[in-house]
Amino acid sequence: MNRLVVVSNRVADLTRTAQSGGLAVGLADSLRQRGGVWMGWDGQTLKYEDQPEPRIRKIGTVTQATIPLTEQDYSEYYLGFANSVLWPLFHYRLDLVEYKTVFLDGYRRVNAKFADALTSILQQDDIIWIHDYHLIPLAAELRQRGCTQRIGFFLHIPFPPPEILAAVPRHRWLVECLLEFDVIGFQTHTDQGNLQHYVEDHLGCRMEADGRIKIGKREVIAGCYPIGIDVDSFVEMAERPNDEVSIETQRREILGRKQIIGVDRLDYTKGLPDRLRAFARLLELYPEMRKTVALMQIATPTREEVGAYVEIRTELEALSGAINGRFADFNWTPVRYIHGIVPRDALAALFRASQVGFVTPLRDGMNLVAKEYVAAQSSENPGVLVLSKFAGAAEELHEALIVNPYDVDDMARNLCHALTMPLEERKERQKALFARICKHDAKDWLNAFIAALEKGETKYAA
Ligand code: ADQ
Repeated sequence: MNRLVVVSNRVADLTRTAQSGGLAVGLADSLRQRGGVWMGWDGQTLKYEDQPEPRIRKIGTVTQATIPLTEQDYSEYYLGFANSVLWPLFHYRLDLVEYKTVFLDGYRRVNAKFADALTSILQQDDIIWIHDYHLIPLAAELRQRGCTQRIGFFLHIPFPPPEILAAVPRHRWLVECLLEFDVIGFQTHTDQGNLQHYVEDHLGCRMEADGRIKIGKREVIAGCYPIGIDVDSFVEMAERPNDEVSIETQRREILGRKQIIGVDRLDYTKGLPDRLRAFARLLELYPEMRKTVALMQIATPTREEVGAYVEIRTELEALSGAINGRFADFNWTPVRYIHGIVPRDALAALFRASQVGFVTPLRDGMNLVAKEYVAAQSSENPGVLVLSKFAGAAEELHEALIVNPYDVDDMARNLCHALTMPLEERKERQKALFARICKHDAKDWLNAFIAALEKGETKYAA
C-alpha cells in the first residue's frame, strides 16, 4: 500500500475529542483508520519569514508535518484570498467578495511555500491528496518542482457555475491549476456539472460522462465523492449514557417539551438568521406550539477577523434576544443560543435527545451535521431531519423534510410537520436515511477517492 500524504490548510489536533469544522472531522476519522502523513499550517503566525523544515510529530497512525505562516501570509492568503474571495464566491455570495491583487499574490506565495515544504518530505511512492479551496494551485507548484507522484484534490465546499466563477479575476488560471491534479473530487453532481460547464464554455475541453477530461496528452478525472461520517463511532457515542444531557432531557420530558437542534460554525452560509426567524414564525403560525418546544442553537465562532463574520454574530445575538423577549415565559426559554464548541460525545447525545434536526444552509458543500443527526437517532423513536435543499447532503438524504432556506414560512410549516409526524412515518424515514449514511460513510469516501487516485500511471513520468 502506498503511503498517503494528506495536505490541508490546517492540521486538526488529533489528540482532541472536540473538533468543529467538517474538514477536520471528516479527515481525522478517515486518516486515523488508514494511517499516513498529514501536512498543513500549524496555526502559528510569525512576524518575519522563516523557512524551517516542517515540524514532524507522530500521533498514533498519523505523522503530522506542520509549518508556520507569516502575519502577512495569514492576512493575504488566509483571511484574504481564501476567506474573503474564494469562500463567498464558491458559496454564490458575490455580494461578500472583497478582492485585492495582494490577496492573490499572497495565495500564490503560500501555495509555493507549501510546495517547498512538501517536496522536502515526499517519497517516490507516495500518493498525495490535497484538500480544499486554500490549495488549488498546489499541484501546479509541485509539478514545477519536478513532483511526479499522483496528486488528487477534494473540494469540500460547492463549486459554482461559470457565470459566478467568472466574477473573480484570474478565474481561468484558477481552473487551469485545478486541472493540474490527476483526480478532482466534488461533493455533488451539481458541483461536477459546474466544472463541466466551465471547461466546455471557457477552455473548449469536453468532460465525458464518466468525468474524464482530456487536456493535451493528459487525462484528468473529475468525479463525485460525497463525504461521509464515521457512523459506527457516532452511533456508539449517541447510545452511551451522558449524565448531563439525560438530566436535562428528563426535565423536558416531564414538562412534555420537544427540542429542535441546530449545530454550526457561525458562518453566513449556514442560514442561521432565517433559521431563527422560521422558529419564531412557527410560534406565530401555531400558537399551540408555544411552551411545547424550544430551539437549541449551538454555534462555534470562526474567522472573526473577517467583517462578515462579526456582523452575523451580532445579528444572531440580537435575533435570539428578540425572540426570547417576545415569547419567553418565566418557566420557558424558546431559544437557547450557545456560542461555543460542544464535545462530540455530548453533541451526539444532544442530537439523540432532540426531536428535530434543523439544518438550513443557504449553500453547503455537504453538511456533516445532517448525517450526524441521522446517525444519532434511535430506531424505536427517531427524530426528524429538516434539511435545506441547498446542502450537498440533500442530493442523498431524500427522506428528510427538504426545505427552501430562503422561505421562512415553508421552514415553519415543515417544522410543524416534523414535530407532529406519526411514529410510523418517522421510523420509515429514519430507516432509509440511516441506510444512506451507512452506504456513503467516511471509510467509503476515503476508499473511493484513493482508488480513483491510485488507478492509472502518473502522466508525469520524469
Ligand atoms: P463545515 O462548513 O465546517 O465543513 P459541516 O459539514 O457541517 O460544515 O461540519 C461541521 C462539523 O463540525 C460537524 O462535524 C459538526 O458536528 C462540528 N461542529 C460544528 N459546530 C460545532 C459546535 N458548536 N460544537 C461542536 N462541534 C461542532 C466543510 C464544508 C461542508 C462539508 C465539510 C466536510 O463547508 O459543506 O460537509 O467541510 O467536507
